[in-house]
Amino acid sequence: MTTKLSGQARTVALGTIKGWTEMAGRDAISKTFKFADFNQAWGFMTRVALAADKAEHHPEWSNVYNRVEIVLSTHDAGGVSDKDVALAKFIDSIA
Ligand code: H2B
Repeated sequence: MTTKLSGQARTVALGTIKGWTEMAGRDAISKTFKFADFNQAWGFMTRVALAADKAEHHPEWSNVYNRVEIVLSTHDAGGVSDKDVALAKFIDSIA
């Protein structure tokens, strides 16, 4: 069972990812990515989707043309966990 991050461990973990912001009103982190066009955005989403499914940890996201808005939270834990930080790092590495 994954537990959500809190306290010092949360501060340290969130300090290792850049550009992700804590959402107001729910325990989740978000980041918006912008690409040259829809083709680039969809290719990015495909790569994220395949990795997320392999890890059995999935993003909440939306896409409008070249923009992809991503929200990460661990539903089983009711908040942000190490799994979200790991997925955020992967996403940043391929964006
Ligand atoms: N994704 C996210 N973001 N949070 C979860 O708690 C979660 C998930 N749980 N993907 C996974 C699927 C779980 O339901 C399956 C059984 O692994």
